[in-house]
Amino acid sequence: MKGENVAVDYKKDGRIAIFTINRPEALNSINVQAITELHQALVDFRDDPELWVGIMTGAGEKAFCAGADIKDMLPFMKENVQEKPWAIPATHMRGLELWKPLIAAINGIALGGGMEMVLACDIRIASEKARLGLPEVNLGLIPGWGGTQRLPRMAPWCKAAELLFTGRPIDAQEAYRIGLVNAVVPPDKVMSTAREWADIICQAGPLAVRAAKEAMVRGTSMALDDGLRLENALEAYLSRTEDFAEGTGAFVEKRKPVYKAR
Ligand code: CO8
Repeated sequence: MKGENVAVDYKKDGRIAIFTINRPEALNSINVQAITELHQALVDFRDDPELWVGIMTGAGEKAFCAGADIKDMLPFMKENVQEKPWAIPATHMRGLELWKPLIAAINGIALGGGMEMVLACDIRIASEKARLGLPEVNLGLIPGWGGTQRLPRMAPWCKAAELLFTGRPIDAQEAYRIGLVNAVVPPDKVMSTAREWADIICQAGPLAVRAAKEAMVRGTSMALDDGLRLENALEAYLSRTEDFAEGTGAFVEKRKPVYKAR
């Protein structure tokens, strides 16, 4: 994760973790090394109490991520997907529970696994030049990192079907129009805008943010009654935290809260 030949460059800056897919020569496609390093970085992010928000982006100006590496990752997937699916390292896309928020800084094309990475992030800032798509059907495959499940839960049915069945990408404005990204900004503003969002989220109670994400993610696959019970259980947990006492105390005392994620 650190050093010269990293496929995923992982940096910490205060409360923010920055994951940069670092294979610009292959349009930041995800090979086995990259998915392994992404897994390791995400586990570190999950477990480091100093880190509150993550930003994912791609190296270079052209691509956020062009999906799974067709020459390296897809043969590995073929070898393992049936008998040893666990051999494919778990990430936020599948298999790794992560309640800290993730922001996608979509600096360029996001195709296949790259779009799935975006869909598994919570806040999404897109470059005007970004294009998003799920071209897997053109390879005789379907998305395997959550695309078939997350997209229809996030986009209108017909747009999800369009992306999944035709494999044709959409541009950033279209992604904004159908609610897949929060903002579209000039290329040189993608990272700074993502940082602004991260800084705003870091002002909020971190345990509350995580609980909100957990309620959102888990609740999406629950019946409403069960979701309301989950919400109540998370509210009960938060009501006993130091952060809740600090947040409400700071309001009454007319000062800024100092949260400790406790
Ligand atoms: N895999 C491997 N190499 C890639 C990939 C990729 N996905 N995308 C681009 N590259 C490489 C090219 O091979 C090329 O390398 P080289 O110079 O050595 O030939 C270099 O990046 C530059 O690419 P292009 O020359 O093709 O650049 P263009 O500007 O002409 O085209 C495109 C850009 C349109 C993005 C084109 O590169 C393309 O179509 N790429 C493939 C996109 C794709 O199909 N992605 C989906 C892959 S499958 C997937 O993501 C499944 C995810 C689920 C896996 C589940 C595992 C459990």
